[in-house]
Amino acid sequence: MSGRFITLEGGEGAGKSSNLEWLAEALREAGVAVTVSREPGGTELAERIRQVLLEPGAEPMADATELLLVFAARAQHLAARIRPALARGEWVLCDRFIDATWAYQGAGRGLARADIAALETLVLKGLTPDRTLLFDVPVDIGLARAGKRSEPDRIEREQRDFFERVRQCYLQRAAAEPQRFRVIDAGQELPGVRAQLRASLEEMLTWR
Ligand code: Z5A
Repeated sequence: MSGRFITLEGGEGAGKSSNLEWLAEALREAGVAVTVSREPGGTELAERIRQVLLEPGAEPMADATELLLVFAARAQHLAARIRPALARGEWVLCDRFIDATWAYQGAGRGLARADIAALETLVLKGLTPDRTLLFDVPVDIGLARAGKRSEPDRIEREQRDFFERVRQCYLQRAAAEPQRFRVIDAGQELPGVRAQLRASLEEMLTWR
C-alpha cells in the first residue's frame, strides 16, 4: 500500500507552519496515519544541513553551494523519512519541498533551470507530491508577518524583489499544474484560510 504525499508551499509569513498541525490533526481525526515533516530538514542529519543553510555567517554562501545543500538535505529526508512513511501507507505532510527550490534557487537566485532539473531527477527519482497547497500572500503582508515573529534568517535577509520573484514562480507553477496545486488565499484572516483548507481536505479525503 502506498501513502499520499502532500506539500505546503508559499513565501515568507504565508502561514504554512500555523496550519500544518491543524491539517495533520484533521487528517488524524478522519482516521489517516500522518507523518509531519519539513524542508530543509526532517531528519537529524537534514536538520544539521538546514542550520548551515539558514544561519547567517561571516562567509557569503555561493549560490551553487546553497542549491547543493538544499538537495543534499532532501536526499537524506527522502531516504530516511519520506519514502519509508509512504511505503507504510502513511500520508506525509511536508512544509516545503521541490517547488521551494524552483521558487527560491530558480526564480529568486536565478540559477539555471537545467541544473535544478538535473538534481531533481537525481534526487526525486520521479516522486511528485500528490497535492501541493500553495499559501499565496502578497509579499508585503507576508514579510510584515514574518518580521513580527523572529529575527530574519540568512534567506529572509533578501530584498523585496527576490520575494516577488519567488511568489510569481509559485503562481506560475500552480497555473501550469492545476491538478496538483490548490491555491489558498492566505492573505485572509485565519478563519478564512481554514475554510479554504477544509475544502481541500474534504477533496483529499475522497482519495481513500
Ligand atoms: N528554502 C529554499 O530556499 N529552498 C528550498 O528548496 C527549501 C527551502 C525547501 C525555510 O525557512 C527557508 O528555506 C525558507 C525557504 C528556504 N526561506 N526563507 N526565508 P523556514 O521554514 O524557517 O521559513 P518559512 O518556510 O519561510 O516559514 P515562515 O516564514 O515561518 O512562513 P510560514 O510558515 O508560512 O508562516 P507562519 O510561521 O505560519 O506565520 C508567520 C506569522 O504570521 C506568525 O506570527 C503567524 O501567527 C502569522 N500568521 C499566519 N497566518 C496568519 C493569518 N492568516 N493572518 C494573520 N497572521 C497570520
